Amino acid sequence: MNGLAKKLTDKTASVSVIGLGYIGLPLSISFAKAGFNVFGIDIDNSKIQSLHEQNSYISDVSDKELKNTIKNYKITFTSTYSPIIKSDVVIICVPTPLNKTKDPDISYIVKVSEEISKFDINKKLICLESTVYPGATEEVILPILTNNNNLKIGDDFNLLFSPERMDPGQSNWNLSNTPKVIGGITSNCTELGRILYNSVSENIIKVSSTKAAEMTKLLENTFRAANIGLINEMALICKKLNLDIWEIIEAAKTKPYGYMPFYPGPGLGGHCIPVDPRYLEWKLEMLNTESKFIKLSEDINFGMPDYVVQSAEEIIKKHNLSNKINIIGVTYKPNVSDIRESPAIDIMQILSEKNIKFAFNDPYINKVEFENLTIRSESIESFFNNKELSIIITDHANYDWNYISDNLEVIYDTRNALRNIKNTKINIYKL
Ligand code: SAJ
Repeated sequence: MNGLAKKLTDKTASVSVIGLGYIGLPLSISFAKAGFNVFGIDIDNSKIQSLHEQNSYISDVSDKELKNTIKNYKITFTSTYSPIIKSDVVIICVPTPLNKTKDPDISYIVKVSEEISKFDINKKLICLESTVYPGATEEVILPILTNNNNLKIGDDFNLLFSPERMDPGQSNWNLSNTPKVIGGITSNCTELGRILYNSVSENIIKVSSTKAAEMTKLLENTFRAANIGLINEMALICKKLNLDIWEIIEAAKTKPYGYMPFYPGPGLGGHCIPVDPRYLEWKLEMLNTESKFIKLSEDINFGMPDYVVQSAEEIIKKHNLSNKINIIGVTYKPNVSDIRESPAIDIMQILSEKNIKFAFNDPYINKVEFENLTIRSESIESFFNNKELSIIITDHANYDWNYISDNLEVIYDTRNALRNIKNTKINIYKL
């Protein structure tokens, strides 16, 4: 067994994790708990300061777990890249967002790769977890790493892609029990990756290349975006047929095979589902081809905020309500404190363009920076003004829907949050 394989097997290897967000911080803690000597690296000094004060800024990592890991395991946090010099493994978990023109922004992984290439990467295993388009690891990262040396990939150093599969805000599935897909530039890279990840994940799925591993992640999330697009279109169709889409879904999901429930909503939020298919679509554009499903689901999903505002205007007119809308829940999905790509922000944008006033309440969000304004979360009681329409955009579990519906006369429920409400006085409009 080669030297690195042995250090990975007996956990004497040192592991640097670059990017301490909702992927990198839990990952660094998992590798520390597995026995490795871990260096958590992030250029955001406020994150590093928070970690030094043993305060977690990631909801899936409690302060207690952070304190316990720092106390009982080998983990240090820094804003410099210097630990790379003494690391056997370097794992990259930095953002891969879209830029203003909705094209992939891989500048973060390029920058980090350039920083890594400043060190002697001989005998190291480098792994990318950030979601990228098919081919990016081999076409972009590998040339940067071999730029100023004559190291041979698979012999001298190793490069791997392993898609992150963390699901923020829910605890059933975690790094340990979620199968971990890995694909190396060479089979030796893949095998070293298997040994490494086997220390933190029960089930390792080896694929034939980094490109296959990159595409696996994109298939998973394009599948999700396309099916959300389908169910959103079905919601619009049911509205035209004067049918309740939520009743139809409940009936369809009784089919024990061949069906998987998705639910309509006010749009597509988060930093995965609206973003990942666009990475695949961009690669296809570079190849002068396209995915009809991605384009169609984007048209439908990104059109939902407009549809919601249009429906709200009809309700306001019908009930002769005032020109103000109260938004209940603004995060991109329930029970998380993340508003990235949230449909609520799109809806605020549309309301602002239509000169319709708005306010919001969200137990997870104190304020939203919007058009150089700071809009603060207001009490739900401030919405109990029955000349204004309230819209449920995010159905957090900690909302008391009985209390809310007892104090409103008209509500537009885009999440079927009021499905169990018995109050017959309130006018509930559904998606
Ligand atoms: N959404 C719908 N209808 C649905 C499901 C989701 O409108 O039936 C909306 C949500 O409201 C949200 C957006 O889609 O605005 C994304 O929601 P999500 O449930 O997909 O949550 P994410 O963005 O946190 O996606 C993550 C992904 N995990 C990774 O990429 C590693 C995704 O692959 C998971 O399937 C998803 O969590 C999950 O299952 O919750």
